[in-house]
Amino acid sequence: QDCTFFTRKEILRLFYRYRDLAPQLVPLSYIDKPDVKLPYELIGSMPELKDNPFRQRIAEVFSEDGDGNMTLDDFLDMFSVLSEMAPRDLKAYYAFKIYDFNNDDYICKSDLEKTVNKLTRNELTPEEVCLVCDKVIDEADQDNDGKLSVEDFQHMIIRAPDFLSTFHIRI
Ligand SMILES: [Ca+2]
Ligand SMILES: [Ca+2]
Repeated sequence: QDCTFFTRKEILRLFYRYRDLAPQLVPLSYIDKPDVKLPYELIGSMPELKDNPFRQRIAEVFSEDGDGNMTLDDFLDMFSVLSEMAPRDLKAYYAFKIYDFNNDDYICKSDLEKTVNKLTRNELTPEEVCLVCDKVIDEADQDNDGKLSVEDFQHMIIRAPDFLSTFHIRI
């Protein structure tokens, strides 16, 4: 688990946020390790996420089932990584996974096009998006294989920190 940045009090507060989403499903005690998952629809409608263009991807990446339905542990991990206390490298690691839409451990041009469209909230024309993506790949692709590995991505976010900007949430 990555939720080491929170105090006990903050974890408790997050637990109540989780429980408030569906009090009928979430027991007050986790001593018996209940097998509870909240559906993505509830998670994605939280004020912290509902305006985030990546909310569905974020929930998918942090959910154990990959479908965005979250256990309490998934939920705590998600808020932990998105919190302002999380180290930049950890955020970058998850940002990479979130932008890797087809989960093949590379960000290819079509992953990047989806990413840029979401980051710019569809305000660019397809030609502009294409241009931005070519430029980003051209600058970040260290080994010239036309796609971005995790290492390439680390180089990219040094030049373009905006790629991490949607991954800060105040709780
Ligand atoms: Ca990919
Ligand atoms: Ca590469």
